[in-house]
Amino acid sequence: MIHYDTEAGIMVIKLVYYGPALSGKTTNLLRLHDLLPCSGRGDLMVLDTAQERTIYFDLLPFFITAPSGLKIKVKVFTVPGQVKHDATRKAVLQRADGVAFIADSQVRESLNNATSFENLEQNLALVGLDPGRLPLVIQYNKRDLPGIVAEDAIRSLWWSSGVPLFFASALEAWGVVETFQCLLRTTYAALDATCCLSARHGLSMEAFTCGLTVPDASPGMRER
Ligand SMILES: Nc1nc2c(ncn2[C@@H]2O[C@H](COP(=O)(O)OP(=O)(O)O)[C@@H](O)[C@H]2O)c(=O)[nH]1
Ligand SMILES: [Mg+2]
Repeated sequence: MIHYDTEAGIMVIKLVYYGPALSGKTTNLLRLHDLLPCSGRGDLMVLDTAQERTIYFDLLPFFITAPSGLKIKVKVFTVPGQVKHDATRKAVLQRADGVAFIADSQVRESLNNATSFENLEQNLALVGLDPGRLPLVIQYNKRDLPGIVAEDAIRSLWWSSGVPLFFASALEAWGVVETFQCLLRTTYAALDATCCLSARHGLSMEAFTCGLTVPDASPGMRER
């Protein structure tokens, strides 16, 4: 659901990090902010309270310019995960172009993950987005902790959905960039089909994703 800010003459792309409370959505954004090239990066807005819980959303904006001159502003949002903040979640999800679902890998969080994913599907439908068509990636975060669900079990849980799956530790800063790059690629593909980013604006998928991310050179990074 791409939209143009006609006054400023820019295309605005909205990406949303969704998931249960405390799964690591804000930490993903903090890491991304550290890793993105400074040139196109806006200021990170994190509105967490002392309990580290997002009340409204966090926002990480950044900018790129296509060879055609088209300016693109990408806004990455998080949602508050707690059940009581459903109205806010719905508002943040409006007109999303892509979603990263951040699950908590701990066994004891399995039900919360499932409930939050159902909530995502319901809210997508309520804001008029088709869960089957919206660019979506899933990240199982907190892989550094004990008591986590095995990778194989997670893979078989999601296998039939065909949704790209990533394992990460946002705390240790690995898996974060891979998740984000995949979200950018799938979002680019969907937008290219409707807005001709490549044909009309000369913006390739590589230029789009590479312009926005730097290689994850953190020491703890692993190939997945
Ligand atoms: N061990 C571990 N803790 C994490 C990880 N990611 C986030 N956390 C912690 O989990 C808590 C909630 O993280 P936060 O990003 O605020 O979650 P949000 O509610 O989804 O935004 C914080 O104490 C984080 O430091 C991770 O990969 N591993
Ligand atoms: Mg948060």
